[in-house]
This record gives sequence, structure tokens and C-alpha cells, in this order.
Amino acid sequence: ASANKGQDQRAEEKDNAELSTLPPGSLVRFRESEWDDNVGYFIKKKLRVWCRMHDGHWESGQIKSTAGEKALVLLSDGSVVTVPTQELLPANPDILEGVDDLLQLSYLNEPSVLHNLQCRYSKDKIYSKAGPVLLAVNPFKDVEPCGNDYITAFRQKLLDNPHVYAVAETAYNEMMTAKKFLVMICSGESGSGKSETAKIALQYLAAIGGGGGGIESEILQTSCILEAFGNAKTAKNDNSSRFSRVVQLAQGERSFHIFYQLCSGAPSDLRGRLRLKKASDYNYLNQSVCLEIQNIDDAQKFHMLMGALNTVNICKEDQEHAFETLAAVLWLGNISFLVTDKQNHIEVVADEAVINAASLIGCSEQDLILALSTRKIQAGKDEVTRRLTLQQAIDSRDALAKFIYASLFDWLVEKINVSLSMGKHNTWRSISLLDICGFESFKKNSFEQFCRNYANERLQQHVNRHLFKLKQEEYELEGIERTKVDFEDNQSCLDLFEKKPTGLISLLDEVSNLPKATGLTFATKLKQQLNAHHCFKVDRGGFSIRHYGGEVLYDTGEFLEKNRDSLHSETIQLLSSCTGELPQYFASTLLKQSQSPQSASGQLAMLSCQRESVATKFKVQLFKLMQHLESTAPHFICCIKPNSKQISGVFEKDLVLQQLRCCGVIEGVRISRSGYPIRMTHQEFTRKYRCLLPENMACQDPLSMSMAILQQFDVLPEMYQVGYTKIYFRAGLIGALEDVRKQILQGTPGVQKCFRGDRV
Ligand code: AD9
Repeated sequence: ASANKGQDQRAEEKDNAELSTLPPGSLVRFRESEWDDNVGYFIKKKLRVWCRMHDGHWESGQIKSTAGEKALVLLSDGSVVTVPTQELLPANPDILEGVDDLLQLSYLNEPSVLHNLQCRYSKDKIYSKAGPVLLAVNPFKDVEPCGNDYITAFRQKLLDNPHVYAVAETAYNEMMTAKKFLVMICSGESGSGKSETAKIALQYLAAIGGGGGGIESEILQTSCILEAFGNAKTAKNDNSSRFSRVVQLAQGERSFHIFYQLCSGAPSDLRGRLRLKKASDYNYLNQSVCLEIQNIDDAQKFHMLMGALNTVNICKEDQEHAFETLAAVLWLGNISFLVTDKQNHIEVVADEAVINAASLIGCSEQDLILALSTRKIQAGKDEVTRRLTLQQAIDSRDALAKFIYASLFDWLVEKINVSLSMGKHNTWRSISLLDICGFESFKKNSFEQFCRNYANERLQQHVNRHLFKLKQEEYELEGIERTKVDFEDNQSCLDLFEKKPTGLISLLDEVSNLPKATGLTFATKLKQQLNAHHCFKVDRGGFSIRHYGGEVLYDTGEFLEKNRDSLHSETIQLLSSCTGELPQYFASTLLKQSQSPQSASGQLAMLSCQRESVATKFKVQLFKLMQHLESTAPHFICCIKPNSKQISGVFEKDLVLQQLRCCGVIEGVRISRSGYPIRMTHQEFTRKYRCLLPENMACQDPLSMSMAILQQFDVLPEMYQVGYTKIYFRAGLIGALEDVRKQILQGTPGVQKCFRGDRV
């Protein structure tokens, strides 16, 4: 670590000397007029530049000469090209290659940032810092050292390189000293490594905060359980954290791991009790022609899961209930319908699927058949029973399966929390780990991407507020001067989603409530209401939104079906009358949540028409999450996927650049460096450095004393700003003051004089 520091310092010194003739602005900005003025300097000093080629990629080279707007550039492969000077950007000196923190780069343009990350990645250094944000580039193999020795090294501050452990250590210390609520936010696109990173952080926190009572291993084993029930194979990630994919799968993808684990790993007595078949026999699993994941043994994973459930103290009875419920979901998916008339009305085929599903949830076959094939409606004062059409019956069956699975997941989380006795612990300080789904843009984007990207807009605003707005507001409050750094606020895009009654979510709910509406009806409604919004465009039968991460085209085709939560009173009634412990519990939880003061049957009727749409539920949950985040001090980890093939050693620059833009990294570094990254209250500063003042000066108020210390040591005015309550420093200044303080305290002769003469 100290060798690194020495190297960084030398790099900084050399770099500063080389760049002393450049105007200060060019250190933080690229594409500025100063750069054009300094092309001559780059030629004279034979400095490297980045040169944008015809296809848009950047090559490094040296300018040989310029003529008008053109430059002759010698590329590193020996070839010479002529390019317009506006296609050149300054490159960093070699000595800065692969620095730990992007803040240390002299030039912060995109090719320089990418080059730095690629250099580090090629040496298996997957973590870097971008000011306050940790960047983690997915290695797709085991690289950065983890484990107990390293935990101890970070704990004892023997290591200080960028690492998830270092972030967890800082958060832990902040929590213990300031007794605050902390959150570590892992963001990034699917497959970028958020969950793995969160697990590494959890490993560190469990090791240092577990208290040796065995709770560490319980906490770590929860990942195994939550992954089995909450993760699935997708096209982008073999182990992706997902939601709602029980009834419908895309080609090549799988449902939640637990189904396959159960089908291949359950011991024979359990198989018998659940009447379990092979995964390929279930419609919910065989529709995507993908039953296995390369190099993954589902049966072995099932045994590991059983071990984890035991470690977390989920009792055998509860485990059995959970497996019964899973088998019930699979059998529900095998229930089929027979069309009996021209109106498409159906009858349920009373086969083994009905028999097994009914027996596993604990109801009679007849009750299950009625709930899936009929609906009671009010006709005046009378209640009449209508038969369902094929599509209605399928929707009703699938809605029941989804509800049971979602409830099972919530129940499991609840059980784990109770088992870990979360409720009994002090909650006046905590560290939360947020592993949030990342921004997504495919060729075809549907309701799932709509929800994800909306959540990411919100999260981005949170990041913006912290990294940009709060910082600027603080400077203003402190009454200090500072050049404003522009950043794009995404409030208007959020308004597009949230405004009532004409935002996307309100309009989606309005159209979803119309029984005969289609995706086209929705698209037409949007066109009428939102065409004037600058983030919105009706596009190719759907619509597109200008997100902070780029424009995304949404296909309205399945929006309405996915947004409707078609769980009807018949199905809720069925569950509440079941003898199965979990189905009954799920129905009663649902009723409690409705908080209706009516009688039970009245409640059921109310509930089926009052149930919120999926988008609205998502929005409410997101608001709760944001409320929690607002009350916590955040630490950001931005995970980056280096290639789309999920393989190690390949770094696709365009893909990485797009992600850096999406998570606002480049903007974040700019603002951090253009400001004064180190701050202290006047009290803190004077407490530490009053020893540097002659005794007769060390008794004024803190602000005057701060000023006196700075004057005493002749600190350059551009190195600091004095606010009303705090003092702000450029990076590097405190280190210099610290050295002098140490030497004065050690009584090194002549130090003060030398320090003053050199000026900080
Ligand atoms: V999703 O939004 O849930 O689809 P994540 O969470 O971003 O996604 P995940 O953590 O699941 O991605 O990582 C994807 C895969 O990358 C993992 O299954 C590992 O094979 C691989 N990975 C990620 N991070 C690391 C790491 N630090 N070391 C080794 C890693 N492999």
C-alpha cells in the first residue's frame, strides 16, 4: 500500500510539473477551448493524445504537426493518420497509467477513463475508485483476494487499495462512531456483479460484526436460500435475481432455481409425498426448452439448500410446507381446460394435476375446479355465477400460481428474519445492503423493463442528489464560492412516470381497468396525453422514453396483462378455506393488508376490485425504499459488466463506456475533483492543528483560528475555501499539513521555516 502511495505521489508531482503551463480548467474538462490552445504544447513535449478514428473508437498516438484544423498523428502501431483536431483529446502521462482512483487522472475524458479501467482489469485489479464511488468490474473468475486474512488486513488498515471490504469497513466505522443508518448501494446492469458484490460486503460485515455467536454463518447461508427461491437463469446471467417469472418463460431461460433443485434433488420419500415428477413434466418449466445450466448440479444445490435451511433454523415442518407449496404451484401449471361452446367457455380437465394441486393446498378438487372456472358477479341485488372463457381461466390459474409463489417468498423472508432475531436487535444503527436491478434496454422491451428503468431513474436521482446537489447546496449554505458544475437532473422523466392523472403509471392503470382495452388502446391514450413531453415519443407501435441511460423503445403488446393483478375473490376465498397451513396464511395476510372494516365476505369482494395494479404496487414499494434511503448515509458501488459473453479477460470498451455513462460515474468524478473533497468543521480543524500556532494566537474563536493557521503557513488561497462552519481543502493539502504537524510534534528543527518557505 505504501509503495502504491509513493508511486501515486511521484506521479502527481511529475504530472503537475509537466502540466504547470496548462490552465487549471484543462485538468478537469475535456473538449474545452483551452485544449485547442495547448495542442502546440502537446507537440512540443511529445505528449500522448487520444485520437478518434472513423468507426468511433479511440487510439492513442502523438501529434506530429498541425495545419489549420487538421493534425498529423503517429499512432502507437506505427501508422500515421490525418485527423481533424476536434477529434483529439489529451491522454494522461504514462506514470498515471492504472491509478487506483480516477480522481488522480490529469485528464478525465472518456478514452482516458476507459483506458485506466482496462489497464487495471488486465492485471486482475477489478476494483477502482471514482471519487466517492467504488467501481467493480466483473472478473467472471476468482481474482481479488477475499477471505479471513484479507478481512483482518482491511480491518487493521494494513491494506487500503480500492475494495468492497474497504467500503464495508468505512460504513461499519461510520455506523459505530456516528451511530447512523448506513446503506451500501450496489447498482449496475444485469450480470454486472451486484449480487456477488453484495455477498462479499455481507461476508465482511458478518465477520466483523457477528460477535462470534454463530450468527455470521446463519447470515451468510441466507444468500443460498434467497438465491434458490429468488434467482433464475436469464439470457444475460445464469444466476439472475428476478421476480415474477413463474408462469411464463422466454426461450433459453429458466424459472426460479428452486423448482429444478427440488425436482432433481428431493429424496424419494419427499418425492412421494409431493407426487413429484421430473422438471420436464411440468408446463411451467418445460415451455422454454431450457432445464439445465451448464456446470450446475441442481441436485447438489438442493442438498446445499437443505443445509442452509437447517443452519438458519427453518424447522423441518416449515421446510415441508414450503416444498408442498412449490409442488402445488407446479401442479397448478399442469391444469388444463376444455373449450365447450362457441363463446369459448371452458371446463376444467379433472386429471392428476387437479387432484395433486388440490391435495397439496388442502382443498377439495371440486372447490378448486369451481374457483378456476367460474366467477360470481352482482346482477342488481342478485349474485349470479358466470363461466369463464379459456383466456380468463388461464389468467385466473396463473394469477393463483404467481400469488402463491410470491407469498411463499415473503413468508420465507419473514421466517429468516424471525430466525435471525432481527426484531430483537438495536435498530438505532444499521447497515443496509441494496442490490438493485439495473437499467435495461433490449431490442424488445416490455413491462418488466418499464418497471426496472423507472426504479433506476429514481435511484439515479438519489445518486445525483447526493453527489451533485447536496454538495453544491452545502457550498452555497456555507457561503463559499464555487464554480457550478452542470448535471442533468432527471426530475422531468420521473414526472413523466409519476404525475397524476396524466403520468405513464396513472394512464396505464386507467387503461388496464377497461376490460376490452389492448396494447394499442394504451399506445393511443399515451399519444393523446403525453406527446408534448420532451422525454416521450410515440414510436413504432409502442413508445420510447428518453431515460438518463439512453432512449428505450417499449412494446405495449403485453403491458395491460402484466399490469393487471387478476386475483379474484373466488381464488382468495378458496385459499382461505384451504386446510394447507401456508395457503391459509397467505390469504389471511392478504386480508389483513386490505384493512377493510367489513365482514370477511364483504372484504373479499372489496379486495378483488381494490387490489392495486402491479405498476402502482411497484411505485409504492419504490417510494418506501427511497424514503429509507433518504434517511441513510449512502456508499455507492457501481458494478460494471466488461463483456456480454459472461467470460473472463474480455473488455468491450463500448459496453463499459455505456455503463459508466448510465451510472453517472464520469460526471461524479468531475464534480468531486472540481471541488474541495476534504472538509472539516472549524472546531475539528483547530483541535488538530492549533499546536502549529504560537501560544498567544491559540485562543480565538474556531473560525478565526482556522484562518490564523492557514495564514501562519502561507497556504495558497486556491487550495482551500472557508465556510461559515466548515473549512474545505483541495486533495493533498491535509497530507502536507499532517506531515508538518507530525514533525513539529516530534520537535524536528527548522521544519516550520521550511514549510513556510515552500508554501503548501
Ligand atoms: V442481475 O441484475 O441479478 O441479473 P447481478 O446481480 O448484477 O445480475 P451477479 O452478481 O449475479 O450479477 O453476477 C453474475 C455472475 O458474474 C456471477 O454468477 C459470477 O459468475 C460472476 N461474478 C460477478 N462478480 C464476481 C466476482 N467478484 N468474482 C467472481 C463474479 N465472479
